Amino acid sequence: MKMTSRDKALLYGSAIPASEITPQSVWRERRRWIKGAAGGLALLGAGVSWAAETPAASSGQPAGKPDEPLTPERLVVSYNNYYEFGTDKADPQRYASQLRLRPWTVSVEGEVAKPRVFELDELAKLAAQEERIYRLRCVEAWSMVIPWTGYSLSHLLKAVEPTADAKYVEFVTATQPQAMPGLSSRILDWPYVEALRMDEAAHPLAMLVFGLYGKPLPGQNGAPVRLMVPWKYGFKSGKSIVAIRLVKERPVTSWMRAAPHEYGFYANVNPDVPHPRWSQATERRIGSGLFASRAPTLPFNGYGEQVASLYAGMDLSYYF
Ligand SMILES: Nc1nc2c(c(=O)[nH]1)N[C@H]1C(S)=C(S)[C@@H](COP(=O)(O)O)O[C@H]1N2
Ligand SMILES: [Mo]
Repeated sequence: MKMTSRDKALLYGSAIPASEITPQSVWRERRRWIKGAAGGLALLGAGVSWAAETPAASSGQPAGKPDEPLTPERLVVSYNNYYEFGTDKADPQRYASQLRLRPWTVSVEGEVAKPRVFELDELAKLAAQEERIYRLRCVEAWSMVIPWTGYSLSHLLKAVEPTADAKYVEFVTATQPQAMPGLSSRILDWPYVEALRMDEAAHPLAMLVFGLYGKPLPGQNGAPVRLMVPWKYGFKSGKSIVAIRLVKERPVTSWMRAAPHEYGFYANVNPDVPHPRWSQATERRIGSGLFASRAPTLPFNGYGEQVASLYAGMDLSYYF
C-alpha cells in the first residue's frame, strides 16, 4: 500500500471532506463482511473470537473507549515509528516486508516457575483474542485510534507463574540486520527494549496484539506480535517481540538509555508534564484534516479511571 496524495493530505492536514474519513459504522459493516467471508481469514489460523461475535460484556473494551472516528487504515499502516527500519515515518512500510516472520518464537523467562518458549501459533492461541479500540498517543504529540486484535498480557503472565521476585517485565524486540537498515544507525541501543512494572503489565488494559483492522499485524506495525499499553506514550509498546523477561530490578529501556532526561521509565500520557522540547498538552489526531483543531491530551490518554490507582501517592512529574 503506497501513500496517495490524499493520504498525505490526511496526515499533514489539508482540506479532506469529513465524509472521506472512514466512520465507525462503515468499519463495522466491513468487519461483518470480513467475518462472513471465510474461516480462512481467521487470524494466524488461530481460533479467534471476535468482539463482534461476543457480547460487549465479555469483551475487554474498557469504559471510556475513545469517542472519535477510527483513523483510516491506510494511514495506520503508512505513518509509523519503527526505528529499526529507519527514522522516516515512511521507512517502516518501505522495508517491513523484508522481515522474516517464520519461524517466530517468544521466550518467556526469568522470575517464573514455568519458563517457556512459545511458537507464535501457540502464543496466539493462549487466550481468546478480541478486538479493542484503543487510542495510541505518540510522545511526538500525534494520536491514532485503532482497532487492535489480541488479548490481555495478563493471560500470558499467569500461564508462566511469576515468582514473588518478579517486579518488572522487560520486552525484547527483534533484530534482523538483513531486513532492518536502521540497525546500522546508533540512534538507539539495539535491540529495542521496553519494560513495565509488574502491576502495569498485569493490568487488563495492557494488551498483547496480533492484529489490527481485523488482519494480522503488518510488519510496520510490529508483526507478528507486539504490545499495546494504551495509557502510556507509544514508545512503551514494543513491536515484534522475541522475549519477555520477568525480572527483579527495574530495567533500563532503550529510550531511557538514549535520553534519560527526555524519556522516563513510566511514560504515562500526561498533559501536565511537557517533554523538555515540546508541550504534551494537546495532540494532532492523524487523519482529522486541515480544519480540525488540535485536541486536548487527556491524563493517562483517557484511561485514567482504569489505571490512575496504579500510581496512587506517586509524584508523576518526578516519575515521568
Ligand atoms: N521495536 C520497536 N517498537 C516500537 C518502536 C520502535 O522504533 N521499535 N517505536 C515505538 C513508538 S515511538 C510508537 S509511537 C509506536 C508506533 O506504533 P504504530 O507504528 O503501530 O502506530 O511503536 C513503538 N514501538
Ligand atoms: Mo512514539
